[in-house]
Amino acid sequence: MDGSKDDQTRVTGGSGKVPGRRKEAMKVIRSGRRMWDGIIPIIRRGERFVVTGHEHADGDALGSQIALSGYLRRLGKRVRAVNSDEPQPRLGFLDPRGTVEVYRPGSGDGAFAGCDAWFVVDTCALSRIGAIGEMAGRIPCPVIVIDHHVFTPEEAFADINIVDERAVATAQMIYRLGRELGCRPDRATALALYTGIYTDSGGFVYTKMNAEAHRITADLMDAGVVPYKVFDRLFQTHTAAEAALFGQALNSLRFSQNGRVAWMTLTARQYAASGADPEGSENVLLNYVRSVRTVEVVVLLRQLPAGRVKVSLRAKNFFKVSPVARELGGGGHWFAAGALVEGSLARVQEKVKASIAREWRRQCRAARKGGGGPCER
Ligand SMILES: [Mn+2]
Repeated sequence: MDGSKDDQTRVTGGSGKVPGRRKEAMKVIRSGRRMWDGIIPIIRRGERFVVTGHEHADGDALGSQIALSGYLRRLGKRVRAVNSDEPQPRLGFLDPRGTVEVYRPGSGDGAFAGCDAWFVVDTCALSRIGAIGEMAGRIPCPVIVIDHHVFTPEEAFADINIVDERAVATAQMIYRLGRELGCRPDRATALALYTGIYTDSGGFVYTKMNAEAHRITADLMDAGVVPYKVFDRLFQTHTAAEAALFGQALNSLRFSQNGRVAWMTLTARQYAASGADPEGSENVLLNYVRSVRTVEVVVLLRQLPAGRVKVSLRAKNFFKVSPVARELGGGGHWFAAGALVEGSLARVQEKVKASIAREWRRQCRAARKGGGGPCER
């Protein structure tokens, strides 16, 4: 990706979504060697920074947040890492000293007092960062997003959006930024970056995995990362109750479209009874069912207590699920996306079914021009 010729700086209309925020042009900087040029002077000049990851931070959001904070501290900056919610316990090993703070709504400027820039990592969408998003309309300093998700201008809120949709993880981008800043990752930073790349690439195998990410991984191992230990911390952690929950989810498994779409549902009661960690257990289920040979798309519908349903979507390598997630009010990557939808399990399932059917027809029409793929099966 280095040295690619497609550096582009696109300036769209300013964000209209943040009351009180000045509506100058919003910058969107795409992948390329010069992509950091705009923010390095802000980092060099500034003294105080806030770094935030998206709500329910996953390995990449938390890893990127901790790594960027680590690089900035090494440059002598004062950094506050603040999220809208507590990190998941299973990712606690990334932050053994508990440096990530939880934002308290209405608590005044707090961590933002005198800050020179606010970095938001692993999402470009205001709706994904939770309560801390209210600060976007209050602080005078620039908001800088670093993200690898499909960029959605209508949800963007930052002054500068650095976006590389081909990066397998935001952590891959943070590593590049660190290199541009002349920093070698220390062991803690390396662990955070490795965890981001490892989790977002599904263990180095998803479609967006790339050679640069492997080269970075090798460097992170030189910096002290021991892969089997990370694997143990992340994935060899399930409880017997979670294993029982997997059984219930697999019991609900149904197929549609000649086995190409797989469906699982879990009720709020089943989840509560299992004490499962939603993030970790959902991935296990989605990945397992996606491994079924005929399956192109997996949908997991998990009922939440407040009359809402969490819709998680995974695809293999043909059908893009992010348009479905967007239609449902969510977002994500081409092959991994999700949304929170109001309604009963049955009602939401109908909605998702209709949306997938529409998208399937639309994407197959486009694919047929290029030769078919799973559309023809
Ligand atoms: Mn990510």
